[in-house]
Amino acid sequence: MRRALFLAATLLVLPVLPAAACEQIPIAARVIEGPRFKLVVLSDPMPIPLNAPFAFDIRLCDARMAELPRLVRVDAWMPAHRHGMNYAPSLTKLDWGHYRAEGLLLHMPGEWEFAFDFIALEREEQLSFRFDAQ
Ligand SMILES: [Cu+2]
Repeated sequence: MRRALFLAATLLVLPVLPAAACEQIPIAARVIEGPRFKLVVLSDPMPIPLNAPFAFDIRLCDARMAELPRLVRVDAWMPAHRHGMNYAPSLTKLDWGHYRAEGLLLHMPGEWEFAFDFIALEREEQLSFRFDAQ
């Protein structure tokens, strides 16, 4: 029943959801400007913890609906040490341009790079940002 209500609510707001969500970007969000769209990433919990699992709420903003890129992978690695995380995060599509990655875990302090892989118009594209885990 709750799920049915949730679905109904989702359907009602769907036509305006992507734009509205992108107009109210939380201050704590990480915004990565890509060439054709921007990525808004919010960690849960905030800030990104060390040695504890966290999730990312990910939104694609300013993309034209017809060519909305598809997020296919979220990953993190430590460029200085040339290793990644010990577990692969899961990725769920919540809505058009809205994803949730779960099971991320930074097991070492230092600089990490988060990478977001997209496919748009059959082309692969990657956006990333760096984070100093303490
Ligand atoms: Cu390391």
